[in-house]
Amino acid sequence: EDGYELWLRYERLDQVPKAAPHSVVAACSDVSPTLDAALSEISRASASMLGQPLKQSGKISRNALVLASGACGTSLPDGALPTVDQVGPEGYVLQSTRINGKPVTLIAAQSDAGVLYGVFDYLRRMSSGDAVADLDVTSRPKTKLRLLNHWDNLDRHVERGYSGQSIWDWHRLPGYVDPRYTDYARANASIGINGTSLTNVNSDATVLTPPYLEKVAAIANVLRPYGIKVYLTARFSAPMELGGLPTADPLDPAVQAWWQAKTDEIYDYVPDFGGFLVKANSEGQPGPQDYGRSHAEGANMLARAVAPHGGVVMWRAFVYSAEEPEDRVKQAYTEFVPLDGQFADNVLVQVKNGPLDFQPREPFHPLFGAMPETPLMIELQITKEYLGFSTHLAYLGTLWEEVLSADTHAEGEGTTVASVVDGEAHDYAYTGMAGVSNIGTDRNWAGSIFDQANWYAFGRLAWNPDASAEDIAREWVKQTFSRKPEIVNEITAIMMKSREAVVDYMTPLGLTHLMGTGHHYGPAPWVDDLGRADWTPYYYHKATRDGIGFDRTENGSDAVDQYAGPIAQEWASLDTVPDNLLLWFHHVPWDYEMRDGSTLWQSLVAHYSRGIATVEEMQAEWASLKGQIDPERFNQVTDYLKIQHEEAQWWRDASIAYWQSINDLPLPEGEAPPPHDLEYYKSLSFPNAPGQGE
Ligand code: BDP
Repeated sequence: EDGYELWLRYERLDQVPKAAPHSVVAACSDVSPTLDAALSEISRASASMLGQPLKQSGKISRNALVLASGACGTSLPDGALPTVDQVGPEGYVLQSTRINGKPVTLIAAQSDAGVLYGVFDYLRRMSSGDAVADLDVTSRPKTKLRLLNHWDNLDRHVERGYSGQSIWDWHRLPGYVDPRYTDYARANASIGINGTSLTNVNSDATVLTPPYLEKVAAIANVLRPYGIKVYLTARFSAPMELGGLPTADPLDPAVQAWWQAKTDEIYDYVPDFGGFLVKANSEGQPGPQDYGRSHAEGANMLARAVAPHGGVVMWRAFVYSAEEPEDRVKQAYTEFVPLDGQFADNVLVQVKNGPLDFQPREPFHPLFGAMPETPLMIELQITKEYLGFSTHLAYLGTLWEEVLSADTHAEGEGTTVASVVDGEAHDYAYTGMAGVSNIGTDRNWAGSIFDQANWYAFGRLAWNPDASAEDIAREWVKQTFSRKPEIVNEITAIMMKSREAVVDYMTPLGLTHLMGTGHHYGPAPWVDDLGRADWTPYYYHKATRDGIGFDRTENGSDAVDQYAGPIAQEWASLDTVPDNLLLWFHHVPWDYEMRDGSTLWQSLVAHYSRGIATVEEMQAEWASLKGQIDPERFNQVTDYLKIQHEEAQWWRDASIAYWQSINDLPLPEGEAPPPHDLEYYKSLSFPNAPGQGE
């Protein structure tokens, strides 16, 4: 049990469920590679759960599992298949029904990929110990593009990766195609992911050269049967670096011609290539602004090149300018809102969940709701760059649910971020969700068992942005650990409180970006002198003897004004701002009176201590499962929780030591003093921590 099987463990069922199928039939004249993948998954899963693989049969008999799609030349009578209106191009139905008078379970869709998704749903139910009799399920994804974004370099280093090297073994490709790619495809298809961008957003143009395109094609060939398209990051200066042109100006005809020819070439290698993901004019990356052109002009040039092939451009809104802004969190909104309506039809703007950078807690990004004419994708970070790397147990389902269910009020009350992302609010033609992958060469794929849950939750939320984080956690636990209700409850409870614990011990009450320089490992709130002010923790907390917090009201940067009226009002006022965003929007004195009557200082310290106490609870709850989880996974989680506990304590102690050096306040009663002085915490250095130099 090293975790390699992920949530596809298909543990043996205690008893054969009622209505379990006796055989499986693809009622099709053409069994495509996708249906073949579905059949082999059924065979693998049934062998494992029922003790023997389901018999594949050419004819429908009683209790058969019947697969059929509109695309497979089905032999089923008219009316047996769901219509496009019902399921769209990727949805499916699971039905306990009768065909030719025989009771069967039907998994049917418009496309073969829809059938594959239906098969994974069916197997998930069985694997979770749910009933598979009397099924009447219709499911269709609410977003069109459900992508992983790998931040993987061609030398296999993964930016912000905590689970080994890149799984893309560029050097051995295309000659050697690692069988692991098939398991990657299975896992992704099982949660509805239909695209993957293979390379880092800080991109290397080399991937666009023929030898690499051949490698890309080899990967695409493995992923295609699983309904997964391949995307690449496009380095904006590639026409200069690869094409020898003197400029990469998007309005230059020679540059446009270069991209058109390059794109056509990519499609020769990968006929169903999905398109480009672009980071431009951000953190030193080249982009259209280098030539005085806008993000829209840059995106549209690439969009024109992929349009004839049906491709898209995902243009990232994570930008910050060369000049230091007054308030970094305002920048994306300031740059992109004026461009609304100027992007080509096949461009999506990809927006991080919050306006800063994947912090343990941020308010939702003010762009959501503010660009009605431009499809906005949401970008979530599955890899835990700012939430304890792979050793801290932090289930991100709750973080993402908090953002997706937030009300932007853009089109009146109830315009949730989810309703913007799924296109409902503004009737977007394209919709999507991207997750920055946490996958690497570790046997367990994600660096820890619980980090697998974040990959899982991302896929499930991309399919349905309104899904419940708790339901997703339960579903994952049942497939990953155990179907026993006590165990499911215990592990789900650990997961559900885990992210708030991280917020408490790292960045409570709306504090943010206090992590160590470069690698982001551990606390460093004292750092105040990097190349740019907006890289330093000090910039974000602005703690002085008088108080702490970033004033983003009209007396300060007025970033709060980027939100729709009711939200701006709520957050701008000390009377109504929620405690958990207090210091994000306000600078308040240390003795500011909180709603519960404590002072800000007392509350801050209490949050740190509460974070540690929650980790202690998680440890005790996990320990109570000893003997009920296989030792290999049990022990790894136990060890990681111990690391998390030590690091939570470190976060508290270092933070308190620093705040006290500024405010000179005594510790609230009952709170233990940090065991070391501030100089000790400042002196710690981690030159080899993952992420150093990124
Ligand atoms: C930050 C990461 C950096 C990424 C950047 C991005 O620290 O490594 O390149 O985001 O999203 O979170 O482009």
